[in-house]
Amino acid sequence: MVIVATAEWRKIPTVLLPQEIIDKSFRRASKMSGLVDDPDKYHRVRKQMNRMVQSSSDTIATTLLDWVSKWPSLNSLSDFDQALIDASVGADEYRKNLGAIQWGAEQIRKISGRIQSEMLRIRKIEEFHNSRRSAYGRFASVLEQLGPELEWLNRARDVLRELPSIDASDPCIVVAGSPNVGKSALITALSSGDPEVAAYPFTTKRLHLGHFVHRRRKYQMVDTPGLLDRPNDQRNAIEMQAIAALENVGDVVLFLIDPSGSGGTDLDEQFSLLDEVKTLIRARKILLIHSKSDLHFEGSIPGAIKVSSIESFGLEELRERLVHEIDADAVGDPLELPEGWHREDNEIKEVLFD
Ligand SMILES: Nc1nc2c(ncn2[C@@H]2O[C@H](COP(=O)(O)OP(=O)(O)O)[C@@H](O)[C@H]2O)c(=O)[nH]1
Ligand SMILES: [Mg+2]
Repeated sequence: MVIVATAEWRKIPTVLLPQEIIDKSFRRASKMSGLVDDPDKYHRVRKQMNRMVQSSSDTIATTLLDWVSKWPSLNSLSDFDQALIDASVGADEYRKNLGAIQWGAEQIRKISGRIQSEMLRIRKIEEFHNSRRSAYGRFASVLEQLGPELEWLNRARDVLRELPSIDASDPCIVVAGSPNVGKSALITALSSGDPEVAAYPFTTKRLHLGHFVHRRRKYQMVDTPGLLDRPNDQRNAIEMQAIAALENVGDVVLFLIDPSGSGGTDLDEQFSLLDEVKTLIRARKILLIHSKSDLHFEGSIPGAIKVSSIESFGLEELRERLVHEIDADAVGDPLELPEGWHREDNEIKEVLFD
């Protein structure tokens, strides 16, 4: 069983580029060789050269492997994270490039081992120097070969850092509805603190990610621009995958209807989107929200909860309803904490995987 701290993997550091790794490892190796002391010149040079090869290969291989280990293996992630990674950088590329770095570390170790055993048979001082030089040349060439992979991973890291981070161990509320019906405003109004602004790979629109805490339990809320806000006919495979993943990670869907007309989508169109979302997110309860209820509207939307984010109307009732719906859902959940146990709001959640 592997334990992954889900929140942590987004903090992957930048990797050094080939030349930087080379410089760092050779610098350290020279220092190490300076520590060697032997009155006999032959033995001193032998030990120094050996130390340089050993130390530089260790530094390179450790740097590469430490870094690889900071990237999560894709199947340890939630469906939602996997879908985001696949859509933004490509899951195959992700595996392939990390695999290449790992391969590079193994090559460095092999070369080092081979050269060190060659050194055992060397009898002339000059040959120790040559042998060390040839090791350095080969290390550098392996690292240079990894240049494109290292650059790819650095670029991928920048993309992944921007992705929304939903913790699969906490409840999540998915907020859907046509553009401009007030989804982001509602998330902001319900959130304790400012919501995070993140990016979906499928759209240039920014999404909001907020949460509120009730009885020490964190309820996450996520926006769906570009996903659950427009007719189905234009969706591609990756967006469908993302919607499936959203369904997976969400406990409840809030579907906002803005009958005031201020959002620019007429009511019929909003209801036909609702029908579509119902077929896309079959397995989840959908709560209907009448948004912007401070604005004038003749009539009422049957079954909808009236809210106004601007006038803070109906927000408490909505929060209570959400907690109730999600708790009702969680009855018999084996992951539920026992009575009297508490989760800290900000602790790093750990998720167990096979
Ligand atoms: N009067 C009123 N305007 C709102 C309310 N909620 C949002 N708006 C406005 O509606 C517009 C679209 O809101 P936004 O949250 O960005 O919609 P989204 O596209 O669904 O995320 C913005 O100009 C908001 O200020 C509300 O409760 N009342
Ligand atoms: Mg929005």
